[in-house]
Amino acid sequence: TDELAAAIPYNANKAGEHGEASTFPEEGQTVAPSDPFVTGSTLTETVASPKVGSGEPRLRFNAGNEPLDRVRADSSNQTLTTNQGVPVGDNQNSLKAGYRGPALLEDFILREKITHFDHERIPERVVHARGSAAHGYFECYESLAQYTCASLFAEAGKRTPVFVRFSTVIGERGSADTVRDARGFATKFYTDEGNWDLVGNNIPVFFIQDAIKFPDLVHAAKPEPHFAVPQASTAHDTFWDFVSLMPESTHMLMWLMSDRAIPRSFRTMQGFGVNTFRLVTAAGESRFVKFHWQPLAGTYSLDWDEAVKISGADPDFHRRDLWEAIECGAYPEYELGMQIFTEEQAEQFSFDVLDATKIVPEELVPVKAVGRMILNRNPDNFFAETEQVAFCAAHIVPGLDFSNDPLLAGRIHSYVDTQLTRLGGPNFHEIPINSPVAQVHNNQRDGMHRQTINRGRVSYEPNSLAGGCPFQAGAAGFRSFPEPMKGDKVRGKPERFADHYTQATLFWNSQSAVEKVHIIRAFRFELTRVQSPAIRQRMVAMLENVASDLAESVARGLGMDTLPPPLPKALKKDVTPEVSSSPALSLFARPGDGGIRMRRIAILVADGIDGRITTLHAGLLGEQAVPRFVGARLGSVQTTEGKIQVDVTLEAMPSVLFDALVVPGGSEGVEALARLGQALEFVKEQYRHCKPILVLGYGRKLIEASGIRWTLRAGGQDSGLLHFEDEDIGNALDRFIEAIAAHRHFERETDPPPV
Ligand code: HDD
Repeated sequence: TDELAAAIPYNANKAGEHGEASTFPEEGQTVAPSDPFVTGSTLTETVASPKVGSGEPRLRFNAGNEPLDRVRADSSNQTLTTNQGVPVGDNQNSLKAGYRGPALLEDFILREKITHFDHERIPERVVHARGSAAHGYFECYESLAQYTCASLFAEAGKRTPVFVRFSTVIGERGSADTVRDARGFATKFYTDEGNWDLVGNNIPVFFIQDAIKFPDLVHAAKPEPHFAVPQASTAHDTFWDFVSLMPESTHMLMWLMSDRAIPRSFRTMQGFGVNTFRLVTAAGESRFVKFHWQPLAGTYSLDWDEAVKISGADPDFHRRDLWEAIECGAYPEYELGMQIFTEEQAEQFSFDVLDATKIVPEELVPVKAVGRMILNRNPDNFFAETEQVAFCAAHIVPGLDFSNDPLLAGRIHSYVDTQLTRLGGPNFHEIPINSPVAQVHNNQRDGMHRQTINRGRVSYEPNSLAGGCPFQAGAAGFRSFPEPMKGDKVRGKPERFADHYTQATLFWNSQSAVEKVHIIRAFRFELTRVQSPAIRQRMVAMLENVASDLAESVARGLGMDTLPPPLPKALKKDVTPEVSSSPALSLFARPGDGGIRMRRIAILVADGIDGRITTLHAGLLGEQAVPRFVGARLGSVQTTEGKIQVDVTLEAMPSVLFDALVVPGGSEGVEALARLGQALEFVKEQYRHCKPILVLGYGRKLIEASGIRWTLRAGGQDSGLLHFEDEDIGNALDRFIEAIAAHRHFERETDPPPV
């Protein structure tokens, strides 16, 4: 196993530092910091790309995030000091008048330490408080000069450093990762012409059309204010009360009730810019654009029951997964896509592209792949980087511009504004993680925590005393697209905004049968938690405008005998959509690359199992999966071939934390497992959550003891439940890899579940 791991750069032992890796470094030893100027700049490393090939990237001025290294600190082999750099002799005892006497006010060492500690916390983000982030780079596939003069899209192979923060929306900073919620997908591009923040979500539409409703939406979704319950969940009255009175949220609700809202990993979800933006060329021509992130690993989600259990077993499930993937060298990768279209095209659409509750179906405008993003470096310090990073929808660069989407307009204001409170003043752009790689020169001065030491007597423009510097960039600087304006000053919306259901129906029509069942289940769960029958009724009345089968199934699930009349529609005339179904909207449209990198695979072990299982373990490791020997207790088990070290226990890492299961052969070992309640539970849950299970030889007894059938209830074969004899392990591996790559085997799913 070790040889195999050494032969490939991928290192599964970094996934959680289990097993032998956990004994490094030895106790009392410090690991020397790597020299950032020699090896630290991971951005110079080369990852082969199918689109631009391999080889040294063209680095240009903006290739690294070395400016951050200036402030990285490592205390290895250093003396403890105060914040003033004074060496501290004793960090155990405060200064006292005699050993049993009172502590002295003059103890500046004690006071500095406690005072700093007292102020360690800053306000959490009002939304998206819970997040995890990583460094990486974006690499452009080809010049996009015909569409935009944005420098990051200037030429093939050009790399721009990025920092990406993924988040949940509603939960507080310490809430669980696997709750049902939209996920934030915010990317800061440190381009050579300033920072561009693409602050998106994993769902391409939003609840509301106008920013003026955002505080209402968030207040309704957050824990109810009188008793601060529930945490990180929309399954309560105030949320459903609000959205059932805001039919424009119907489309987003469909996405939110789908498995998109419980992703398997940040690595397996799409990202979207949501709002419509503009691309602007050097000649000043403009087109509209919608941004898409496509994960290379495919789009995979959790089962709801599984997600709930993971919240207890490992609330940091997504954070850990992202961290481990990067530590292992299995760098998460996403392709950036653009839907580019003209204003004239947009006018012909049956929907308004300024309405953030609408998508542009890919059948109308295909997604053009323009580059890829690799996340290859974990932050050194969660607070300094992940917590202090400030994304702002207002941060754009020459070559991009905003559309008149009224939701976007509010966002342009809100993000900068919120940082003033969260990060304590107007100089948050100087915090290392926020400061651009491009140089900053202007006459803005002072404010809390100013870092820059601006030289000279001139802080105004125009000036003659500083030779007019810094001077305007003129045509080379940011220019807003000179869009012609007309119309009265009004509070209101254009007519097409009033169509609240056509695209919700489109989404429903585009889902597979399995996805539809999951959506119905999610509505049933959430609305069952709603106490007020009137709100449940109103929601069902709203769903009748989406699809009658959906509304009927949800109503049945809620024990309603009769359907209420449909909610009156705001738009009286019918809308004829361009497409009635769009396959790209199904999660199954993006199955990934067939690989099983970073999939966690449990191999149950006990004294007396067939020792040939180690071959399978090595095979899975070779595929860059993360196989783990799971036993009742830590230590080793005696197999027919020799000893195996147990990596983790059934108790510490229950079934929901694994993507697949191997039940080994060996009668004595299997009988021992069958006597363990936790092992039986483990098998049952793997089965219930439709995960691939490989059973070897006598291991079939454990399956039978768990009450699992070999064939499907509906007849036919279960493609995810494989049985091979112990000696046939080579064939078993290939079939198992295929089954794992498929992720889930929903053909076995029933409602209620079979076990
Ligand atoms: Fe927002 C944070 C995404 C609408 C106001 N938003 C925030 C983050 C993401 C989004 C990913 C977390 C950034 C991070 O990791 O630090 N928000 C969206 C998307 C929206 C959206 C995709 C719809 C298109 N947001 C939206 C509106 C408003 C805000 C309409 C206000 C009018 N959002 C904020 C905020 C936050 C924020 C209050 C909280 C913390 C922060 O900004 O830095 O300003």
